[in-house]
Amino acid sequence: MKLYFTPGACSMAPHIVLREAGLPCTLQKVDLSKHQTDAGEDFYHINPKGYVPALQLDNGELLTEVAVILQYLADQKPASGLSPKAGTMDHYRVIEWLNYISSEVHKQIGPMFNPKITPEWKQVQMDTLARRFDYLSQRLGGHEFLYGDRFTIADAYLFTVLNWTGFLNIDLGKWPPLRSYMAKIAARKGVSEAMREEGLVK
Ligand SMILES: N[C@@H](CCC(=O)N[C@@H](CS)C(=O)NCC(=O)O)C(=O)O
Repeated sequence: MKLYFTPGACSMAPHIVLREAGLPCTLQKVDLSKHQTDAGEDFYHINPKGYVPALQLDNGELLTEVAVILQYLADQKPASGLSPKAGTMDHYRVIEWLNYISSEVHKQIGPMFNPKITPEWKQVQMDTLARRFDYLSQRLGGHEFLYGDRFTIADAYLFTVLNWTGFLNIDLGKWPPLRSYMAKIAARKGVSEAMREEGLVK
């Protein structure tokens, strides 16, 4: 497998899961400002959607969309427990979280990186995000993980998008459960290895 990624972007979620599951995979860096890979390829030729993550499977197929790639990777190593067994209510709950993180957090924070965002629109986005962070804080409470008593693919995704608050100077101190959640997840071996490999930490 080959994962097309950009340091710190949402592609870090599958990168974390690869590490947590111990799955072999090569990494190919993509410069999103030029839509070009480190190897000099036009990224649109690889993924016509133009965005990361994209996972090239060993049979040559390309899989896209964070939530789907995460499920696929977890299914390659069911014993890792990164996703509950298909068909169980626990599985639907984790998918419910993936969908929430994708549409209600990832796609709400993303526009904050747009240099053309106006101060008014930024505030609108921030107000929405604050409501999402309130809900997440309430659900996390003092729990270590988003769902159940073990790390799942939903944690890999939530950690990745909440990590963007650091780049955007959004103070998570207003949401103590989120801050302690981030600190605990960051300390995991698979997470810190992925972050180090992406050049985010030393
Ligand atoms: N719907 C996609 C969105 C992926 C996405 O937003 N990727 C961003 C980085 S976090 C990106 O590559 N943006 C560059 C672009 O769209 O050209 C998914 O869930 O995987």
